[in-house]
Amino acid sequence: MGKLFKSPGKVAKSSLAVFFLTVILFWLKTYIAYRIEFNLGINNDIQRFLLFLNPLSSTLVFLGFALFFKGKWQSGILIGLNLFLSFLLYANVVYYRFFNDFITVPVLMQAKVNGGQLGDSALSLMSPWDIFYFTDTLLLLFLAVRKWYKPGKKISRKPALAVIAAGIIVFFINLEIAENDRPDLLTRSFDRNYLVKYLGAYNFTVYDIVQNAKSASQRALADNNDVTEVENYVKAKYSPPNPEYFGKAKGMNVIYVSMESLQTFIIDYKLNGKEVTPFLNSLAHSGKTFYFDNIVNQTGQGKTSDAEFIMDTSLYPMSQGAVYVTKAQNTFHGTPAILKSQGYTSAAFHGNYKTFWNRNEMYKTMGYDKFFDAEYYNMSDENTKNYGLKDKPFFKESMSMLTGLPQPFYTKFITLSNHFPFKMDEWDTDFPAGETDNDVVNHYFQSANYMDQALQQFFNDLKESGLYDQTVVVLYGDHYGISENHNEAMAEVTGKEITPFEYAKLQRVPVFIHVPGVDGGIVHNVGGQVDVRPTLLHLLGIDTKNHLEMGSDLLSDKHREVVPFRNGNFISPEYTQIEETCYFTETGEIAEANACKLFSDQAKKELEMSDNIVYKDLLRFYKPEGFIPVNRNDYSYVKKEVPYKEERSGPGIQK
Ligand code: GP9
Ligand code: MN
Repeated sequence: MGKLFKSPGKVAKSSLAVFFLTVILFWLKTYIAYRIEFNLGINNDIQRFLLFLNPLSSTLVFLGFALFFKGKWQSGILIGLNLFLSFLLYANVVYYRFFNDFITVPVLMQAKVNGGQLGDSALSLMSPWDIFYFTDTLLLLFLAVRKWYKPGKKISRKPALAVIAAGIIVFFINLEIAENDRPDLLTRSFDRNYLVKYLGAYNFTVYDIVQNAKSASQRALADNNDVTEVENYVKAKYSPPNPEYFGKAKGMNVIYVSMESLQTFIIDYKLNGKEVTPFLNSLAHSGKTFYFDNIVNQTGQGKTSDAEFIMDTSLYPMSQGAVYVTKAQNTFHGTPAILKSQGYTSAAFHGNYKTFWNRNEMYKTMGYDKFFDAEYYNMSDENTKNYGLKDKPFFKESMSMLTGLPQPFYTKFITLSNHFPFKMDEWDTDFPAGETDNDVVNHYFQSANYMDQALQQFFNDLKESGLYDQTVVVLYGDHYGISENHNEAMAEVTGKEITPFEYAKLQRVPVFIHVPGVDGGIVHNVGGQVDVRPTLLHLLGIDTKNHLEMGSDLLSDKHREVVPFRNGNFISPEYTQIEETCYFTETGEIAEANACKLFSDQAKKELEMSDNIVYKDLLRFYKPEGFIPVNRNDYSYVKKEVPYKEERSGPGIQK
């Protein structure tokens, strides 16, 4: 074999051959790791193909860098890069075995702490078979030592440029196919699993580094003084609690339910004479529950996670991307943390995996003691649809976890069944579908009806367990479910043409608050999701005047009714502004632009103040009276403390 390498031309060729062999081995190795180590939820052939393709671009680009060098430099750099990338892959493999998650920049920053969390089990997560992850590096080293891999002294840049260009082209093809299968993949950046599945583990790391660098620079420029302006703004518009309700729920448990994609138009709606949500309608008209029918959703691209963020902080989410994903390391004064000093335990329940929307990181920041994610539920095929567990088994299985919590507790349940595209398994519904030409809209009635039944079942179980009488229950729609792509069918459903003004009205989401022993009723005050938290805190007897939050108590006599949408539009009892047009809220007729000006400025100011808090991480400079800051390191949501190798088996894992 040695003979082949004698002439300089052959040496140059052979070094390219070794390079491509390295690329292929590294590519295949990564693919094998994807298949045996990670649980990426591959649902269709496109995803299967992308999973295979995605290591190629980064392998070509990163390893191709070595081709710019000659002689020993090239072999040294290629081996070094291969070792570095292999190590990155292996670190992710080991981390995933324990955390079911990928390594991110913040995780690396806290390596000490996370190392501590892994503790002694770190070694038990490794196996001698893991040497597999370095076999190609060893082979390369062997070839170099035996001088079978000996790059020439003269090397043209052409192959290097060609390889890197090929890598970039493959990347864009990959991205294009991925964006087709999952629109907004990069801007919404919902889940690390998704990014790895579609773009690959190495590209994910690059993406993560860029995101973190961006965030860090905004944060670095802020200081103590920035908080003063926000503080003055917030204090000047504080709405004091209504003495009739203040403290009426003091010491009670709290249950929030995020009702996936539920819009206000569906409440009391009858499809061919049949109520779609009879249970929620009965709550609305019982006189025993507050039903707020004029609350708009203020979410952005972070969808469910944005709504959660608003509910827990009374701040606005970002206009782009998700706070949960890019600002999870910031300081926030989440309700779970506020209530902790009052003796509350907190928990979140959700039938999807914990990495979705980066919840497992954000919940630490919010101070959630426990996070019951998909790992705690029976995620069998018949129990799941769309993004995860169906609502009925979700609530059923949650009951034992809920009743096991120390009281008082603050909890949230995030439902999933009523998620786009709303298609249900036949056996889960006997409710008729709508009759428009649009399947999405038609199925919405069935899945909303299913959620309504699931909620009724949950309420019955709460009553049976005895919790109902000592628990405040807050139900809220998280965001719209039916986008403007379906305006035509929605016109049929609502009997009105869906103009921009009507579409804005469709952004209303129902909010219910049931307080044991307190009479309710239908409240028409105009409000936004940011207003729910101050309403709740005042019911619990906690004055919000020291908190930097944007909402105003919906039950206060001084409730503020200029309500911004996340895109800068606003709604108020008198005027509504959509894009550049000012409307009379009551009639939808167009008003003079000037009439909206003052309110529009107010709405923009409010968003700006909230954005300052979020982007500049201002709450790290502010401590509300009596608030005990959250130490994220005190929280961890790893379900099984037993060493990984006892829990799972598979190639490379010792039994
Ligand atoms: C998934 C759930 C649904 O965990 O939050 O996501 P959405 O698309 O509504 O944000
Ligand atoms: Mn949602």
